[in-house]
Amino acid sequence: MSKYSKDVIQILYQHHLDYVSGQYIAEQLKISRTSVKKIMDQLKTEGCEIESVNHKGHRLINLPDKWYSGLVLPIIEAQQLFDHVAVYDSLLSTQLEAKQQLVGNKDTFLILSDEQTQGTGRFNRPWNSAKHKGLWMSVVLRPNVPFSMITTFNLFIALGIRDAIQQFSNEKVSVKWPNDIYIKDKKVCGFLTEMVANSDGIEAVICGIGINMHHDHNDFTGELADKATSIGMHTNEQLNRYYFLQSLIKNIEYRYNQFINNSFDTIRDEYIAASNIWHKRLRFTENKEQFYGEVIDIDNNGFLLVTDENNQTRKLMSADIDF
Ligand code: BT5
Repeated sequence: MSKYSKDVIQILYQHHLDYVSGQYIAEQLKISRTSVKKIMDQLKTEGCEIESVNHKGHRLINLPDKWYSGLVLPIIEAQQLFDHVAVYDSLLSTQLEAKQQLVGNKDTFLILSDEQTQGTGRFNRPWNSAKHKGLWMSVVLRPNVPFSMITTFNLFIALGIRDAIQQFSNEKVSVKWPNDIYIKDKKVCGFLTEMVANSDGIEAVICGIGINMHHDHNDFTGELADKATSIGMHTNEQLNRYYFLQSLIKNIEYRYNQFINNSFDTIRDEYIAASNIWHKRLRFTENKEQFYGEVIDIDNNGFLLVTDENNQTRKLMSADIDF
């Protein structure tokens, strides 16, 4: 990608409903019109749908369904959350890569990959991360907050992810405590938060997020056939991952700032309203122990309060919940 592709795509992206003349782009970037034309041709061969009309200029119709760092950067730079972003065609796991890249620096950053060959969930469970089908990413943040606050991080971020998916879904999107997002009764997203801490406090929070976007029914086989869904299966719009990423990062940034400045109490009602675990008999698995019960509350540390079948109240920090 040429040195100026990132700037050209940024200009087109900002005016994406209007034509932008080659002359204007050339003046903005202090390059020749011939160079603008060359960059336009290159972007087109890379999958950007750009309409070029004589005497009118260029108009961005659609972005390719592939991560290009030059196209991700303008989206990310519009937000304040990250110092940098790294984009890959394929990785074992964005979470693994993030953990390697956070050592020896204080940067905040985003890792994105078109595919993960060893994506993992909690307890090393496999996470299906097929190429071009979803958003597989890890976010590294450096919150300067007391250790005790970190239990609520997941709850704030859950609302950010939920809100972003809801913008594109024509069905209700809900949060399944502690780290799943559902569309109707199927899982569309799983996320997990890990932490690096030392005696001075939190060094980094690494949040891995997997969101199914372009899968259809046939893409989910085996145990996922009845369990998983994608945003694409619940939208009327043409789903583009750049527009989705933009919304997701905006929503995560909003919730992250809320997390830094507020206690869970301030979003507790909203979280409860967004959750799909109320007024149901549920099966809980905690540290290999299984029991049935009903959720009665979430406390200010984000712990789930459950009444089990012996009428005992249990406080859960994390668990698997089956409907
Ligand atoms: C999670 O774990 O739900 C957290 C998943 C986090 C994945 C992201 S992707 C980017 C980053 N890099 C990584 O390597 N990981 C993170 P858990 O609650 O343990 O759920 C795992 C279970 O979800 C599996 O055992 C399957 O039953 C199911 N599952 C696997 N792939 C799925 C998918 N694509 N969609 C829906 N469900 C899936």
